[in-house]
Amino acid sequence: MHRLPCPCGWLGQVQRGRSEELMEFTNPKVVNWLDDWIALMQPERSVVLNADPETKEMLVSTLVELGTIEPLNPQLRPGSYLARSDPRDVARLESRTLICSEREEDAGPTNNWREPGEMKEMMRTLYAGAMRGRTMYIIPFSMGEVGSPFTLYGIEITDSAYVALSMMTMATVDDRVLSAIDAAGAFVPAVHSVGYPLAGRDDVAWPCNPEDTYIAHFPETREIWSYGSGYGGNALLGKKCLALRIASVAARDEGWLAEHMLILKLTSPRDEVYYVTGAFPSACGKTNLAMLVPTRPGWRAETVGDDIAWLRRGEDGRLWAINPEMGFFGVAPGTSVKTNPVAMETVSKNTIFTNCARTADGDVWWEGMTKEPPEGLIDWQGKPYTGEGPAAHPNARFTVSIHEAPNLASERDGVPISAMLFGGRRSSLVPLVTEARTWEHGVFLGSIMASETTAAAEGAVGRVRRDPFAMLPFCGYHMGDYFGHWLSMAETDAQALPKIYLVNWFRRDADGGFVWPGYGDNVRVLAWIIDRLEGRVDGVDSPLGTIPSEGDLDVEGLELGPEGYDQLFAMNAEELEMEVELIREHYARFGDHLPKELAIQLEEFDQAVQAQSKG
Ligand code: OXD
Ligand code: MN
Repeated sequence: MHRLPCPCGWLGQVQRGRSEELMEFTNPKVVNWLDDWIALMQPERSVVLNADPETKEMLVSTLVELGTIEPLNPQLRPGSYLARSDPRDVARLESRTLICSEREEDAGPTNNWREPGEMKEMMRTLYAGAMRGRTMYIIPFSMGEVGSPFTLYGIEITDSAYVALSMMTMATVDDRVLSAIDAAGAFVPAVHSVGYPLAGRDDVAWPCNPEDTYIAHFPETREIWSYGSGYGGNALLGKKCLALRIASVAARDEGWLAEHMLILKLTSPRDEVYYVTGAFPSACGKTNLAMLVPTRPGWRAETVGDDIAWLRRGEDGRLWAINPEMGFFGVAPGTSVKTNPVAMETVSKNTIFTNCARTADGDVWWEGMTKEPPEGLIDWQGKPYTGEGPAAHPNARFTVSIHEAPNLASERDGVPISAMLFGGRRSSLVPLVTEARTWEHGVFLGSIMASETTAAAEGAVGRVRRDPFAMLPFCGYHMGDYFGHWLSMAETDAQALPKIYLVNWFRRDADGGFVWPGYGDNVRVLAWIIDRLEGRVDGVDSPLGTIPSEGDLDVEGLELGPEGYDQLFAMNAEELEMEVELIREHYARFGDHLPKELAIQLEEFDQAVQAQSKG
């Protein structure tokens, strides 16, 4: 039997009330793994987290004492806190994210690669003594419902109480998870340290180590090693690291899909229920679409998930999806009662805000919440706001349980998907909506997705980058092989698969304004999609797929003007020709890993563009 080093002080209280048998891991695989890391990182103490309210309380009081989080006004935002990160640690670090597959070729051209042995050796030197003077939090977690065949289990070890608290919101952490892991010894080992040992120095509110930050994934052994950052996807290892990068590898090996997708339940005025997924790059309105409030009468929308979907073929041949997460880690700026009232209600209590501004009366504020900033703001760096630059960081976030969402769908264990949306932020060219002609054509549309960059990752904002399936930063293996894996889903019973749609809410007019109102009005596009699924309307062929016939898209009450349809659907011949060349360049990166079906799709697209130019 394994006993963790004797917990002392408040840690004793954390463990109070837990049954003796669940307090300890007994599985030698788990025990040996923990022993090795404790020996290497030398924490002062270790504690296994569970779902007891006391555990949460103790994490909160530790963080308040350290100054990492501060309570918000309980009258205005009950049970909520504001965290301010180190200004050098504010987003996912794609340049420091590595896929350490045994062969470089398997990581592909879109990932950073390091030889796994070398990477581990280098990171071991960083991890040596990294937790000196600190507590190691041991977090047994599951992504997916305990006991479901969909589920993947993990154990994250971290020296950040902020990460531990956030993981308790974002994943399932409880004694059932611990028992399941201990019984089978099957878990994804996920190691995290902020890289700020306390040997001979005091702690700081947001410890981190930006010079030595690495987020490494070992696909063959399905391990995650993260060091130096305490922010979001760099540190909450169940999310991007496990549920996307490692899960995408598992999905390839086992014939399913792990995707960067929201899941929406939609009920039509005829009371028909549809489940739709949507893949959009970071900060392109995924959470808004997941929390859609339909503007058209009779429609209802409920949220199943806002960021990640795992999809498997069911016995009926259809693709069934789950949301493996238990929380939302959403981008705050831009969220308002107008753009996303459901999110605003969701974060009205029991929420941790990070890098938002603080109001004089102890609430939070961010750009877009109201037109004008309130008087007396304290900015995301803790300084009085002078009106220069943003008061909240553009990648400021809220972390909140999905159970706080007023429109949460009750389905947790798999929903059958009728349609998949692929989207991005494009000022021109890509129409409001097009339907893929076939699954293969849909895979083509997913593979050429592109978007203007946002603040969710480091780097310049507003550049167009190809982001196939919105998985560019999240695919754990060669992107060309990933396209092949998508194609292989249609090897049997292609008819039962969902229909695929490319959407773009972001087209701009000559004055730079958005043509489409977006948000709740996106239900109009979903209504057309459902009419297509039910065979109620025909469409018009275009080089990028089938678009609505003028008159089939419900635009009643919108101020679109006589050119509205063209502004939403017209494809400029020159831009199309340029796009063909850009896709050729994009595809060239994948070399002989590019499936031949996609090369054929590109030729067909080229021919359609030529035909349109001539016509
Ligand atoms: C996210 C992201 O945090 O995609 O969800 O960056
Ligand atoms: Mn995301």
